[in-house]
Amino acid sequence: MRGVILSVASVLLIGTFSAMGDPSPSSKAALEGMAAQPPVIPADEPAPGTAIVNPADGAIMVYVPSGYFLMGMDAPDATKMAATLGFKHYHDFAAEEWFPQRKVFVPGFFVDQYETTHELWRKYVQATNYKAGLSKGPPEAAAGKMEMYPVGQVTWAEAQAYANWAGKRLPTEAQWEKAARGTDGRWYPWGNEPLTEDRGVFVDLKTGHDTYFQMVGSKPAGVSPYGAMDMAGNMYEWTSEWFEPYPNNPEASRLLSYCGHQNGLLRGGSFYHAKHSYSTAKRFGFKPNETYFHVGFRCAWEPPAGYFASEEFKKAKAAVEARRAELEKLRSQGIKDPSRWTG
Ligand SMILES: [Ca+2]
Repeated sequence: MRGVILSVASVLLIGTFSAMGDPSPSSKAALEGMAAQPPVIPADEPAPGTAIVNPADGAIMVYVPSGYFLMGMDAPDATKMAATLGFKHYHDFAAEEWFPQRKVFVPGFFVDQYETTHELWRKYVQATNYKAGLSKGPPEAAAGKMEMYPVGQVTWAEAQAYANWAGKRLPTEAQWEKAARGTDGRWYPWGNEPLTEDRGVFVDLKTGHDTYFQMVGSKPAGVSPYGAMDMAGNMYEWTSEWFEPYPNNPEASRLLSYCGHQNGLLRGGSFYHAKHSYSTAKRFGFKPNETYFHVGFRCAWEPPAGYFASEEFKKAKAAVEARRAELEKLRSQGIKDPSRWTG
């Protein structure tokens, strides 16, 4: 709704100026000034994919540099994708909700390399004495053995609260999508090559049946251009936004039955959804107080001005190697198949 209101407002604004004839020199200058305002790109941005450790929760985060990227998809691409997925038409998997494709500027930010794990969630629960409303953790007997598995059953508000605690935010849709696909409009984090089991924790690609979550980062062949893992598959991930039709969607009237009902927006598909859910442009909605065991999240963080020249940045970068070693240890201690966990 917000996007729709904004577009209506800009149409009204343009209409007002046309009706008044040429804008006065001062208002014309103001309009041109608005249009010409260049995006701000810090001169000292680090290389794409530069990793840091977030000091609050210990998450490894990777850098997505400032700049434009291609967001969404258009009908010709969706038609091609439909053929690769075995559909007659893109309407059969509602790809029109990803339209139109356009260039979007995203200021540089860090994104969690992995989905939020039980290890991190436990730190949050202990630090805040949080009493979860739904079961989030593994059975007590599995403590220490599921640290690298993603946390699920998380509501939108819970994900937001975690992000606040860690000094981060849930990613916007644009942040999430850029982190997943880079700048070139690719269909999946790795490119346009079809889904294969080594590229993500997907449904069974032959039968379409659901599978089960796996440890985060188990599918390195599915890595995104900036180093983020599991952007296609494993857990569905909350973003900070409502599920609304994009402005100027040429098929907006088709979306009214399932967009715009105050649903929180999820991205990336999961082991429980469907083979058409793994496109980096795919959008999905849930009520904010609704959740499911395949719904998790990751966070984003926008560094303040001057961060890249700071001691804090140096320390956060220097901490990465030791933190990776810790995570590998937790990975090696993890049970291999949580779907068969019996205690
Ligand atoms: Ca995911």
